[in-house]
Amino acid sequence: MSTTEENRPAGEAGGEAARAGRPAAADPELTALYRDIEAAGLRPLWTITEQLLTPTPRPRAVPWLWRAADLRPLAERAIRLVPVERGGERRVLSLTNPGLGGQPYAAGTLWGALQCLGPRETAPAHRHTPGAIRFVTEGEGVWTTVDGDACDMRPGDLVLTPGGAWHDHANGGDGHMYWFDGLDLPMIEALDAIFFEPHPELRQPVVGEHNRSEREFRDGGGTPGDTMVAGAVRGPLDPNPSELLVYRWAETDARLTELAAASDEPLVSLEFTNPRSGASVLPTLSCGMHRVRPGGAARPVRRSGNRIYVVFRGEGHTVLDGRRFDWTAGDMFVVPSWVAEEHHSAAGADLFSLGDDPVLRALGVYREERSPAAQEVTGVFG
Ligand code: GTQ
Ligand code: FE2
Repeated sequence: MSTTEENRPAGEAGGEAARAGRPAAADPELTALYRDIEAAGLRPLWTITEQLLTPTPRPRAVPWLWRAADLRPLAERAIRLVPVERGGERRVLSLTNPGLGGQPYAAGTLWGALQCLGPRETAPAHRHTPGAIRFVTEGEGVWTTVDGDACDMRPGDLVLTPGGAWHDHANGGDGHMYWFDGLDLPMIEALDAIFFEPHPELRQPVVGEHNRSEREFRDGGGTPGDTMVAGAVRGPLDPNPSELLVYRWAETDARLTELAAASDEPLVSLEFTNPRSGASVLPTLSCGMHRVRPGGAARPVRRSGNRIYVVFRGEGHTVLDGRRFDWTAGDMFVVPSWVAEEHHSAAGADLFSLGDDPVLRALGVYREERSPAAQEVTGVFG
């Protein structure tokens, strides 16, 4: 660029350079202006507007995938070598997106991680403003206690620990247990609203029988139909989290089977809902489950907002902005805002998703765009 500028009339090159934020060499007054603007703690918008007001979202996070084949053995080694106790707190490996300059986040708005517990271990009780969800990938014997309600966890179950709720995880069995943690931590951090408090006890007291929220929901006449919608929540928004804290795999599976039987789409989706309002499970986070039919090739879609997927069953691949990401059970991958995604599976697969879309919808900035044509695959991840 500088070589062509040298060949242009001074006025024209100067104007262009000024818009690009570089004072023209020949204009000492302009040089002084930029120097004084900077010294006054100001930035001229005209030099940065194209970075700030992009035609479409330009997330710093990049599409990325973490393989179970890497995650799982590392978690197992951590169980062996790193005790969970006060000080060490939780045994969690955070999905770290290479686009985020070393921040331990899967995407700009979402924390995603693999947490694990060994036999008879407890991850100490605490509470914090960020909201969290757990999606169990493997093992049994652990319960998460949420404000006194011990919620038993089994593979495929979704457990909520809403912002502000006391929570701890206890392994009452002799096996290892693994689950996906999703939090709105980066969002709450961006809002400068992080508060954290340890509980005085390692384990908070459990009140009554396990799974109280589930029982109260049933006793109150609640049915699985109140806990999920086909597709995604579109209307209701709710500043309150769901009082139902557990969504069981058996019900999720049954609903997916029903949806798949009633449609010939390559992909059927449901979203877990707050049964009281029909909104997403937490004010900041949406959780969904997606079944790719055997031989299924979903049409491309892009959305504003970030998503993390956890492969629960099966194998297949997802094309993200033209790159193929092959996956199998236990893998986790992130789809940053406005990246086109397209799921495929030869033998069928079930994917769990975590999204920040309730926040985008509450603020009126959510968009999505579907395209009928499959993407051209120009590369393969990893
Ligand atoms: O289990 O309480 O992955 O507080 C990150 C922060 C899990 C938890 C995470 C947390 C937890
Ligand atoms: Fe926590």
